[in-house]
Order: sequence, then structure tokens, then C-alpha cells
Amino acid sequence: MTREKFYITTPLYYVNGELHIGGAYTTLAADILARWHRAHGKDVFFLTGSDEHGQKIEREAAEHGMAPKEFADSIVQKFHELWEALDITFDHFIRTTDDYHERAVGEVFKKLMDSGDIYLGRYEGLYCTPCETFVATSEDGLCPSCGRELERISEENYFFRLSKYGDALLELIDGNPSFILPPYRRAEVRNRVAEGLEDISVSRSTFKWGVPVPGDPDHIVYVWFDALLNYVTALGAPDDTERFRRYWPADLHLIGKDIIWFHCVIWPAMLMALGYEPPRTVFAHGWWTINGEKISKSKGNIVYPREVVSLYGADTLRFFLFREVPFGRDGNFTFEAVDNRYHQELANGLGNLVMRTASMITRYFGGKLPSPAVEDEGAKALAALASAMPAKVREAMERVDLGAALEHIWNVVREANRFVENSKPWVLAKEGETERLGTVLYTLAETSRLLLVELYPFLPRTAPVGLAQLGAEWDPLDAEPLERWGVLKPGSPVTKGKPLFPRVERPGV
Ligand code: ME8
Repeated sequence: MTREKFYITTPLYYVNGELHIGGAYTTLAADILARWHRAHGKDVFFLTGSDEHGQKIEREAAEHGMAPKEFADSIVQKFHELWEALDITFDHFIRTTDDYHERAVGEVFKKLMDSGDIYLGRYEGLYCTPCETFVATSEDGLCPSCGRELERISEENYFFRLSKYGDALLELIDGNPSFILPPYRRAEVRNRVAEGLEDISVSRSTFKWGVPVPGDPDHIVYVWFDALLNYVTALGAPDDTERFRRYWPADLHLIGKDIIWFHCVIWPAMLMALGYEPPRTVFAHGWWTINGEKISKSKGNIVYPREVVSLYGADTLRFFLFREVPFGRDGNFTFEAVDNRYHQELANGLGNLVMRTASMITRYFGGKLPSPAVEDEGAKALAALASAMPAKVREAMERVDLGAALEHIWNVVREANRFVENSKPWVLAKEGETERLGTVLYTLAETSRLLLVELYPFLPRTAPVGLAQLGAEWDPLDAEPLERWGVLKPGSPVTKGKPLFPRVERPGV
């Protein structure tokens, strides 16, 4: 039986500087989902990469006294270091300067020139270089998206016949409720499409850093047209490759809400022009802000992932970003909030639960898991709640609602800790109620195990450590048999290890 495929992508990040937590956010989300789908039997293809052409990169490189490619190489190296530090399990990393991609972009451009979907015209108007966006109108000469100064350009340009695809796009949006997620982002895109679409400029001729237009090398392909194609060129398109046939259409393009128009309108129209299926889902998440302002390379209000990782570890960054804010909404970043989540939820909540469970089994049962020999109301209720959790997590993950998945999990963490307080195992031990104590501790161990199985995509370093302490099996490619109650066998070894989340002193606090 062939496994079902799951093709997931991140945006290609511009190589104009090191990545801040915004870029890490999208890539971590993709990694969490990739791990979750792999653990549930899917044949996952997880793509990320770098967006290297265009005026912005050309200028940035010049400021560093470097050639664009040389500059891009140095930044891409940093991306790779970051993805390694954050345990990102991508299957392929595409650079828009890769030969196969550049060749494919030229071929696609030619194909669309031949079919009439791309034609030569003249662009007179405004351009925002930081956003690499053509802007139709602006009263104050500032970019409506980022607020910075626009440049007036007047160039002979190739145009893409976007106007032709308005009706088909409306049909796509209306007929597929999960094409644009979260649902609250759909209306804005739909309304703008319904107002009517104009053809868009897809080439530039005043600088050189890009893929030359076939047969007209004075022009280079517009950086967005080039970059969007990565999602299919990475699979070998426009050649009819096995990989392309296997994985296209993408199951999930993860993006920030800043680039929803490119992904939900321009990209599907390009695909329609090429005769390819549109992606199944584009999920646009919100922005991380500092004091309410979007964290952004060009604004310079930045937090780097390493500032969190060096103190709290990579798992904490992952956990925090999806626990603190519903996936889809904006959220304000503070180190206080990271510190609170770490100490209250990871250290005192989950870490303490696993620690108490393992150490009581070590102390009272010599490190052998006791059997749940007698009935206990509290234990039964906790077991029922924990057993029901994996299905709820699944439902949330399938909607790409990472925050809801964590909330289902944390509900069980809270109840398990409450159960420890209510059942008072230390009193049961003192009073010699060994059988009841066995039931309580078995229930806590099995609940902790289920929690760690569900948390693995969110805590890929810590969850296996906790599972090993509980003597539990774990297979990152086959979680399903482990998602039911009663997998731990009485008599199996449990070891008390180091705390999963030791206390952290923040310097200067
Ligand atoms: O737009 N909060 O690249 P980019 C949350 N190259 N996410 C953020 C963020 C923030 N403050 N800042 C950035 C580009 N992001 C193009 C994409 S795709 C074919 C080409 C994330 O380097 C978010 O995912 O500006 C956003 O969409 C992406 O980084 C933009 O990265």
C-alpha cells in the first residue's frame, strides 16, 4: 500500500540578512506539522529555501562590498546553521540561484509567452524595493504595506495576464473552504479579487540580478514570479518528473499574512496558466511584534532565535511560539513571556509531572512500574481524559491549529498535576495502601507517556528523553499504535532522570 503524501512548504526567505524569530516561526510550524504527519504514516516532503534575486539583494550585497551570489552564499550558510540549531527536518532546501531552478523559471516564462499569458507592455508607476512590490497608487508616495518611500519607475515590462483568471480564482476560493486558512483571512482576499484584477508586471529591466527573460536578456524575471515557482521547480517542473507527479499539488503552503496576495491570487493564477492544480491549502499566520510593531529585518526591531535558544533551549522556542499565541493571530514578543511559559508550564507543569512520577515509582516500587490493580475514580477520570486527547490533537493538527493542539495537551498536564495533589501518593505510601498507590502511579506514568508522545513534534529533543525515563517505546515514524491507553506494561523499568526543564536564571533580571 502506498502511503499518502503530504507536501508542505515555507516561504523562501530573502537573503538580505540573518533570520529573526519571524522566519523561524514559519519554519518551526512547518517542522512541527512535518513531524506530526510523518508520525502518522504520511510520506512527507518538506521544502524550505532562500529567495536570492532582485534589487533588494543586489543593493544589500553592494552595501557589503560583495557580489550578490557571494553575499547570498554567506547568508544561506547562516540559514543552514539556524535550521540545524532548531532541529528543522526539511527534505529539500531550494535556492533560487540553483541552476535547475533558474533554467525552469526561464522555461516557464517562455511557455507563458508562447501561450499569450505573458506579453510585452510598459509599466509606469510605483515600486517598493523592500517589499519587491509594484504599487498601483499611493497618495503620499509611501508603500501601503511597509510605509517606506516608493520609487517611480517607467520601464518596458513583460506582463502576466492576471485579469484573465479572476473568475477562476473566485471559484477556487468559494468552492474550497480550506484553500485559504484560517477562515477569517478568506473574505479580504475574496473581496479584492471580486473588485477585478489587473495584469501584473513580471519583469524588470533596470538592473541585472535575476533570471534573464528568454530571448530578451535586457529583462530579468520579476523576483516574485521567479520565487513562487520554487514550489514546483523543487519537484522538477516544468519537466514531467516522478517527484512532481507524486507530490504536487502542495498540501500546505505556510506563509505570513504579509504575502497572502502573492500566494492566494498570483500563484494560483500562474498555476492555472500552466495547467497545474492549485495548492490545497495556503495558511497565513499572523505577525510577531515588539511593542505592537511587526518584527522586521528592515525596521531593525529584531529578536534572534539564538537569544531564546541559548538560555532556554530550542524546544522552548518551539513550544513558546505556538503556545503563546493562537496560530493565525498576531502576538507580542517579550522575554518575560518566554520565561513565564518556561517556568510555569514546561518546568513546573510538564517537567515536574514526569519527575514526580518517575521518582515515586523509583522510591516506592524500586523502579518497576506497578500495575493498576484497583479501581480509583480519579485515576479513571484522568485515564479517560488522556485517552481522548490524541484524537483531539489530530483534529486540531488537521486544521493547522497548533495552539489548539497544545491546549488539548496542556489540559491533560493540568489535570494530571491536580490528580497528584488530590490523590496524595505520599500519604498512600505512608499508610501502606500499596495497591491504590500502584494504580495512581501507573495512571500518572501512562498519562505522562501519552503526553510526551503527543508533544514530540513540539518538543523533539525533550519528549524522547522523558519517554526513555518512563521506559516507553517511541517511533517518530509510527506514533499511532502508541496513542492508546495501556501501552506501558507493569513491571517495566522506570528511571528517575535529570529534570527535563531545569530552572533558568535570566541574566540581569
Ligand atoms: O517575503 N512575524 O521573504 P521574507 C511572523 N522572499 N512571521 C514573520 C515575521 C514576523 N514579524 N517576519 C517575517 C519574503 N515573517 C519572500 C517570500 S515565497 C515564494 C517568497 C515570516 O524573508 C513570514 O512567514 O521577507 C513571512 O511571510 C516571511 O517570514 C517573509 O520572509
